[in-house]
Amino acid sequence: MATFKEFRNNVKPNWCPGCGDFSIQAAIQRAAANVDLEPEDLAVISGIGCSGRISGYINAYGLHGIHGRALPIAQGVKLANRELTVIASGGDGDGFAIGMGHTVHAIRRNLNITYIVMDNQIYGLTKGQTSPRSAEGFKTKSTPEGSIESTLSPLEIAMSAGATFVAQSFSSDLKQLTALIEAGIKHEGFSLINVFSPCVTFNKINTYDWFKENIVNLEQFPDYDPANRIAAMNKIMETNGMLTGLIYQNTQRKSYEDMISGFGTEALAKQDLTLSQEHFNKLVAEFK
Ligand SMILES: Cc1ncc(C[n+]2csc(CCOP(=O)(O)OP(=O)(O)O)c2C)c(N)n1
Ligand code: SF4
Repeated sequence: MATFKEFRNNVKPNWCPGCGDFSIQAAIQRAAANVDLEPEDLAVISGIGCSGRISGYINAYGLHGIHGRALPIAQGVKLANRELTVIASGGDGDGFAIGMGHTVHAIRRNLNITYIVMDNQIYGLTKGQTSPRSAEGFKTKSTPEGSIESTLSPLEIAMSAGATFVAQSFSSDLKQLTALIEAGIKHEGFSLINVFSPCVTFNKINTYDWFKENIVNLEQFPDYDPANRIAAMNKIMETNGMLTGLIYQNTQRKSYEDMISGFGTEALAKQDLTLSQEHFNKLVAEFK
């Protein structure tokens, strides 16, 4: 059985010291070991951004894709090999700006993928422009008078897109984050885990202290039922999207793969995909 150390490789992350992304990397490695994966059972597919580097820092299959396209690649990987556990990851710019079209449709499609968004509420790699997650009035070099766009709520969007698993966490809360990633991996469908991950270099507003002051942990509500969709939506709105924990889970809906008729459970490479002459003749007959 692999330990979290076996999910480490010898590549030294070049994130800035103190970047929240370090803990997300550690949480993925711990969660993978805790659910008894071996490195060859896991694929980590990432987009572009500081956060996108994560696929290179985990000892598993990995692909550092293109900006906003982690999810199309991850879905392709999952369809080609259902035996792999697939984690997609990237920044809030990657998933909620350029990649938002893919995010919404991946959510409603519900393939069995865990999507971890490293949400620092800014574009880090390109040196600090506003992202859709930046607060109104947020000042950057490209918005010197403050952002005049409203802030996007990924949790509300995910809920309205028919998500079957919605969670949020904070990179400083390694215990909660690891448990949520484990739950996301075990969930038979698409899991969105949005993780507050401070950018210590360019975001001087949404700092570790700011998150600690503003986060509302769902543990405070012992009667909260994550199976209740309306309660989940209400709680997201009541807390202005700042709550952490497992917000919503629907275990009734089948994954996309499970709904494709005749789709085998093994990797496509292991399946016999030969078209029999009889089947071929039947197909041709349909066009006559
Ligand atoms: C098609 C395309 N457009 C724009 C860029 C430039 N670009 C690279 S990363 C990035 C945004 C990074 O922000 P985010 O996704 O939030 O990740 P972070 O760096 O904050 O982790 C942008 C706009 C690009 N690489 N490709
Ligand atoms: S610029 Fe920000 S997001 Fe990028 S590595 Fe540095 S602290 Fe992390």
